Amino acid sequence: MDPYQLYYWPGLQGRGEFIRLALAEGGIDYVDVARRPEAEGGGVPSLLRVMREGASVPPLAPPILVAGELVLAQVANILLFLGRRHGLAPSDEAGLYHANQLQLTVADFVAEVHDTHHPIAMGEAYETQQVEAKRRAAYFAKDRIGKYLGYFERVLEGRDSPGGAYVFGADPSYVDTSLFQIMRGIEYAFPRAYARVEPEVPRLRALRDAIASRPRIAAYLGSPERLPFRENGIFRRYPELDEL
Ligand SMILES: N[C@@H](CCC(=O)N[C@@H](CS)C(=O)NCC(=O)O)C(=O)O
Repeated sequence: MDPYQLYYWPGLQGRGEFIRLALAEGGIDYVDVARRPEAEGGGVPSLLRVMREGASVPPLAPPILVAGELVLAQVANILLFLGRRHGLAPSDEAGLYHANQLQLTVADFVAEVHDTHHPIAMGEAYETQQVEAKRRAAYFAKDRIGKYLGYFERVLEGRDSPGGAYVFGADPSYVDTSLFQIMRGIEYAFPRAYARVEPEVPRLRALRDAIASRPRIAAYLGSPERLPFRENGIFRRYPELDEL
C-alpha cells in the first residue's frame, strides 16, 4: 500500500501535530505532502487541491489524511481510523468509543486554547482582537486549564493499575500521544497558569514523560519534522494573556 498522505498547513505544528505524533508512535509510513516544495506537488496548493477535489465527502479544514481512496478530515476521526488499523487504540468496542470520547475532549480543549488568541475572527491577526483575547484568556487561565487537566487526571486516577502507565493500560494509544501534546503545549503557552495546576496532575505529568521517552516519539521529537511551538500555531506564548 502507498504511504498515507497527511495534508496540513506547512510551517507550523497546529492540529496536524496530533496526527504526526500518533503516526510516529505507530512507526507508520506517511508523506507530509504540504511540507514538500510546491515544485514537487506540495505546499499550500496541494492542500487546497485535496480540499476542493479530493474526496467523496469534502473536508472543511485540515488536517486531512488520504489513505488510498479514502479522504478523512477531523483530528479525532483520523485518529480513530489510525488507532483501529495500527493498534493505537483499544480493540474492544467500549474502549474504542472511550478513546474517541477522550480525543473529542482534547479537541474541545484545543478549540478553547485557539480561542484565547483568536476569540473573534480566525482569519484576522491576533493584534486586531487583543482586547477580547485578554478577556477570553483570563477566564481560560483561571478556570479552564484546571478543569480540563483535572478531568484527564481523574481519568488516569480511575485507571490506576500496576501494569498501566497509559490511559488504556500498558500500551500507549493515540489518546496518550494527544495528552502528551496538550501537556507540552499548555506549558509552553501558559507557563504561569500551568504552574498553578501542575502539582494537581502528577499522573498526567508521568504520562507525558512516559510518552516523551518512547523510542519512536523521542526520535521524532529530535528530528527536523518536529517544529517548535511558536506564535503561529494553536499553542502560542503571549505573556500578556498569561497574567494571573
Ligand atoms: N475540528 C477540526 C478543526 C479543524 C480546523 O479548525 N483546522 C484549522 C487549522 S488547525 C483550519 O484550517 N481551519 C480553517 C477554517 O476553519 O476555516 C479538527 O479537529 O480537525
